[in-house]
Order: sequence, then C-alpha cells, then structure tokens
Amino acid sequence: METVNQLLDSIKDVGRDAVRGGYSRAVYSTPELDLRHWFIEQAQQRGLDVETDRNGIIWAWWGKPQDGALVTGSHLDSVPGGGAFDGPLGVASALAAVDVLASRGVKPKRSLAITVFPEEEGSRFGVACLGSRLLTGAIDVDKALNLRDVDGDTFADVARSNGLDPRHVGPDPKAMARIGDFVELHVEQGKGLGQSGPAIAVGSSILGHGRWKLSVNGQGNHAGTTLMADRADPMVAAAQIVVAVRDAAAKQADARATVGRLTPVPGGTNVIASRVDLWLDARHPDDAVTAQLIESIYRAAREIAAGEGCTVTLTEESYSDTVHFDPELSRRIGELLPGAPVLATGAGHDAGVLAGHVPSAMLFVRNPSGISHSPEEYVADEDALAGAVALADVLEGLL
Ligand code: HGY
Ligand code: MN
Ligand code: MN
Ligand code: MN
Repeated sequence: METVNQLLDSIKDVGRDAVRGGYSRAVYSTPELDLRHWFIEQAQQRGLDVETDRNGIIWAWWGKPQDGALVTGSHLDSVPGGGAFDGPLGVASALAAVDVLASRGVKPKRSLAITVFPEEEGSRFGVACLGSRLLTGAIDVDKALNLRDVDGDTFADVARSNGLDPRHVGPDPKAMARIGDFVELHVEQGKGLGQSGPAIAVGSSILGHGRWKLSVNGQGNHAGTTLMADRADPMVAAAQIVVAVRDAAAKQADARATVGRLTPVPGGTNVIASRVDLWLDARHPDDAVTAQLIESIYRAAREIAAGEGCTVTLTEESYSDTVHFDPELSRRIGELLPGAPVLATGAGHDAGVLAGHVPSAMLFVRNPSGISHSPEEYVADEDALAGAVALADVLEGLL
C-alpha cells in the first residue's frame, strides 16, 4: 500500500491550473470528479465499502455502516489556484491511516468510515461547506438548490447531472446518526506550528466567518464619449471600497476582511461598468464584532458610492459562528498525541459545521510558511508521514 506521500503524488497532476498556478478542482468539475474516482478506487483496494449519500458525500466503510461509528475525512475540491494539500491531505492521510491500522492488526470495536465532503471551499456555488451544511440542515435546501455557478448553472442541475436527486438533497438524520465521533486531519493554514517542534497540533476552535456580496450600481457608458464629470463609475467606487474594507478590519484587533473577488459588469476595456460585484470574506473570534465590522464596512461603502453618484447593496451569502471543537474528544486526542500543541484556526472546515451536531475534532499538520489557498502551500514528506501515523494513533485509540 502507498504511503500518504505516494498517494498525494499519484494525484499531483489532477486539476493543475496552468494560468493561475496550483490546482483548480471545483466541485463536480472534471478534476474533482477524477479525484472522487481515485478515492473510491483506493478505498475499494483496501476492502472498504463505498457509498455516496443523497448530498453527494462519499462514505468508505471499514466494517458495516452503523450508528455511532468513528468517522474521519475531508474534501477534494479546491479554491481556484489552490495548493496540493488543502483537503487531499486529510483524505490521503485517512487512507494511509487505514493501512497502518490494518498492518497493526487492529480489530475495530466499531466501524470506521472515511468521508469526502463536496464543495467545502464554496468555490463554485459560493457557500463553503455546502455538503456538510446540507447534511446537518445548516442551509435552507431551496437556497442551496438555486445557488448558481459563474455559468449560471444551478446546484440542482449540476447535482442532478452527477447522479443526485435534488428532491432528496437536504438534512439526513440517518447519516448523521452514523457519526459517533468525527476527526478531520488538515494542512495547517497559518504559522502556529512554526518551523520546528511538533509537526501535529490538535484544533481548538474555528473563527466565526462569513461571506457577503456588495453590488455597486453606476451608469454604464462609453469610455470615449463620456466626459469625466458626467460619470457614475462603479469601478472607481469599488476600488475605494476595497481599501475601506482593509481599513475597517485594521481597526479591529484579530479581525480579518478580504475582497478576494471583484467582477465588473459587463467588463469591457472600453466600457464604463454599469455594476461591480465584490465578494467580502470577514472573520473574527467574536461574532458580535464581525457584525459591527460588516455594518461599518457597509456604512463606508454607501458613503463612497454616493460620492461617485452610485448606489451599493449588501447581501449576506453565508455565515458560521465561532465554533469550539468537542472538549472531551479533543482531550482524548491530546492524550493519544502527547505533547501536541493546541491551535485555533482562522479557516472553516466541515469539522466545524459538524461540531454543532456531533463530537468533532481536528488535527493540523505543519505547513512551514503557513501559506494556503495558494500554490505555495506545502507539507514536508516527513511531516505528512507523521500526520498519517498520528491520525492512525488517534483512530486506534478511539475505535
Ligand atoms: O475559507 C475557508 O476558511 C476554508 O478554507 N474553506
Ligand atoms: Mn480545507
Ligand atoms: Mn480551504
Ligand atoms: Mn457550469
């Protein structure tokens, strides 16, 4: 059986993005479907029984599907131009951990399942952790089915063309009952583990985080015939709003706010845009502070837009409160990984969505630079191996 590094190496060419660098593996795109097939093959090679549930979550079972099982897993979709480890490290480590448990002759007292969640990044339909939100009922099903990708395809259409029945998408108490404990291993996103010392940390909490869309409406017009004094140019307002977002977050200790995506409509070089859509990602440990931050950003945006003869609207796309992982499960994991530091994370995860419903915990594997959502994301081979063994130790201790 391959090691975690060999497993990752076997998918290193799937979904490479020649333009952005890194990987672009949007949910239900060809690369992500190829990775799903890779996972299913690897699981079946290990004698795991594989099923895909009504929300497109893949479950690979060691032992018969049962309530109260031990579940580990992550995701295979990526952000555009993402790194090689965000998601796949957790999935590959789970496969490698099953090999370690088998080589140790472990006889599980309860079944173990490896899960792969769809649309963890929300890169295609705009809502992060869409699969686990559907599973737990954390998103309105109609809202989910009507989410659209950049081509205008709805999640319902794309789900249907990938074998799901939109009429059955949504909360799945039967599947939830199968999760006795959930543990997700993930590449560290940030610099908590540093360059030396333990390579594996135990997660404590996930920062509250949300996504909002700001639409600046102006007057579309001709770039050559419209005098500067006669313009209501939403791009000029949008540029100032991006800076206002940075300024508002800089005033709040521990706040983060980013405009990672900005789309002028119609988007012609010789056209004054009629509208500019900006997508805001804002995060803070205190949900009330995040709410205030959004209010101050929206106030500033309205003033800026008015100054440019434009208007602006704000809509919330998704929000997740700050989440604390299960203290008892995390304590047991800490005992199984003596000396492992405990780290909070600023990144959202399916483990965070599940944490409101079942005992859920996370392990983080060192990423020396802390850079993630970038082709520069990195895990050294020896740290990836240590992560897979740590996951095996934790699973053995919990089985
Ligand atoms: O955006 C996040 O925090 C996660 O990587 N989906
Ligand atoms: Mn991830
Ligand atoms: Mn991510
Ligand atoms: Mn499409």
